[in-house]
Amino acid sequence: MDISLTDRFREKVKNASKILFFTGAGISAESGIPTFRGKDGIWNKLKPEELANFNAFLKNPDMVWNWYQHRRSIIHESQPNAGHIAIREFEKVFNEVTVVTQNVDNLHRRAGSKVVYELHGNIEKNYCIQCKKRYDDPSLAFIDSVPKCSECGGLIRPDVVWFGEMLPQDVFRISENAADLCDICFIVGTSSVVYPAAYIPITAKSSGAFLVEINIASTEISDQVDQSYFGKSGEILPDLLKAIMDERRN
Ligand code: BV8
Ligand code: ZN
Repeated sequence: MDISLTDRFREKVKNASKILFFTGAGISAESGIPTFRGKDGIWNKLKPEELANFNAFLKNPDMVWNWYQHRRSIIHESQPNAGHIAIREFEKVFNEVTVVTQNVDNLHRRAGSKVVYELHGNIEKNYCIQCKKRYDDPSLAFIDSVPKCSECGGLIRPDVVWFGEMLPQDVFRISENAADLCDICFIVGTSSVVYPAAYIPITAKSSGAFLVEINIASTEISDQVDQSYFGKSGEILPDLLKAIMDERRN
């Protein structure tokens, strides 16, 4: 795919040192992990409020637990794709590359990215809703009905942020800080409708960063970005990396 850089983008690339990737479910689509709101989105059948929500879990713990088991089983079969790998390779071109992801699938870490902030948690981790004891043992992922805490008998839940729950404040703060300081903010595979995560690129823009969106369709943030690339992130990111490396070499 021939990727061209506008003069303004070329200028930014030449002088940039801090890069931020803000990613969503779309970057994992080519790894076989369904997105949330796309045409085959997992939330087409059941509403997010019915699943990614603490009351839904209390009302029907086995149903919610099984939904996460289903997603974990898909994730266990999946591999990081060329998009995740290209983002890791950007670390060889710029001094600072930060990944701020809404995804809970751990694929950026598995691709080898060094600095990854998970705003919505990690589906491979769990904890007791009563005593908060951690249950991060992967074998838990193969239990069909919601497990009970060995300490207090409480229900064990996935360590992800549900609707109506606060994001991990330390992770959100450090991500906001990275957005404040970055020279270029890539927005990859997200519909940018979930807050406060979707404030990250807005923070970057207000601090003067150049915004680049990579998506198969336009989104809520498309009218605020400086450069859009429409297509699959697994195809665009490797070619964009190459074009940027050539630019910085010249
Ligand atoms: C909170 C859980 C309050 C884990 C998720 C303003 C401020 C604060 C809150 C709100 C606000 N307005 C509304 C709210 C409430 C709510 C919210 O944002 N609702 C929205 C839907 C209207 N936010 C919350 O409830 C948050 N909590 O604010 O608490 C609070 C405050 C103080 C004290 C107490 C409480 C919590 C939000 C987190 C919810 N949890 N997930 C899980 O099960 O996964 S959200 C869920 O959506 C995922 O985390 C996902 O990452 C996230 C965003 O979705 P996307 O990643 O963008 O995925 P989507 O399918 O939408 O889009 C995919 C995109 O990829 C598309 O654009 C598609 O075109 C593109 N694509 C597809 N294929 C490709 C591709 N692009 C490139 N290449 C491809 N191949
Ligand atoms: Zn417990």
